[in-house]
Amino acid sequence: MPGAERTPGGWQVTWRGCAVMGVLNVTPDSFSDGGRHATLEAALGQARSMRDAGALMIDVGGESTRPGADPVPLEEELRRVLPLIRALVGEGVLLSVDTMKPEVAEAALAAGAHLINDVTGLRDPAMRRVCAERGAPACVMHMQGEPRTMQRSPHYDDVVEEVHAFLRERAREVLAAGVPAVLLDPGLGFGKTPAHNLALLRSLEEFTAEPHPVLVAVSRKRLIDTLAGVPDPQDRDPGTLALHLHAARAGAALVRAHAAGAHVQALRVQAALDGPGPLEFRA
Ligand code: HH2
Repeated sequence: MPGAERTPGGWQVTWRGCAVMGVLNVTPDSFSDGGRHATLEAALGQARSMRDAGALMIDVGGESTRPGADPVPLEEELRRVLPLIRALVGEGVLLSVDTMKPEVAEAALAAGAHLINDVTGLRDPAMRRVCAERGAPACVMHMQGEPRTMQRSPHYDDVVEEVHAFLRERAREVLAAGVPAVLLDPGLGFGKTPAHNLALLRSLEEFTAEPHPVLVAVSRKRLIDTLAGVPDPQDRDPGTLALHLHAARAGAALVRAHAAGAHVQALRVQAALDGPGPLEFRA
C-alpha cells in the first residue's frame, strides 16, 4: 500500500500500489450519502472511522455533483466544509477538498487542507492560481459538459482517446501554472454513457502509463445498477469493489470510495496475492 508520512515540510506521499480516498459529503443531497453527516460530530465520526480503517486521505465535499444537482452558494459551501476541515486538520488527517469554487479551495487550503479535487478539471484559471500559490496538488478530472446537464446526450468519436488527450493537455496547463503535482481522473459518470464508462475502465492502462498518479472513482455510481441491477446506491458497494479492484490491478494509485474500510481490506488482500515474494503473514 502507498505510504503517507508527515515530515517537517508537510506530507510525503509515496505512490506504490493503490490507496483509498474516503468520501465524506457534508451535503443534504449527495446521491448516496446525502444528509448522513449533517452534524459536525457525525461527519467527524465518519472521517475518523475511515482513517482508522486505513484510508490514506479523506475527500470532503460540500456541494453535490450529481446530474441535476442545484448549485450551492459560496457562503453555504464554506459553512458546510470549513469547521470539518479545521477539525480534521487538527487531528492530523490528510485532506482533499472536493470543490469547484476557487474561493472554497483558498479557504480550505488556508485552513490546512492538502489537496484540491475539482471535477471541472481546474478549467477556471483562478483555481489553478489558488493551488499554485498555496503549493497544493490537484486532482484533474475529465467531464463533458456541466454537472446539471452532462448526462443528457454525451457523445464521443473515441472516448478513450478524447479523455486521454484532455487529461494530458489539462495536466500540462495546470503544471505550467505552477501547481506542484496532479492526479488524473477519467471522470467516470461525468458526461458518459455506460458504454463510455466501460471503455474507459477497460483501457485504464493507457492512463496509468502516464507519469502522474491516476484516481478512479466509481463508488456506488449508476454504472453498477446498469451492469448488475442494483437500483439503491446504498447496495452498490460489492459492485464498486469489483470495479475498483480492477482499477488497482490496472495501476490506479487511488480509488475514491464511500466504503473505505472494505476497500482497504480488499486491496490489501489483492496486493498480497499479486506481490512478488512468498506470502508473509502472522499465524
Ligand atoms: N465523483 C463524485 C464526486 N467527486 N471527484 C473525482 N475526482 N472523481 C469522481 O468521479 C467524483 C468526484 C460523485 O460522487 P459523490 O461524491 O458520492 O456524490 P455527490 O457528487 O452527489 O456528492
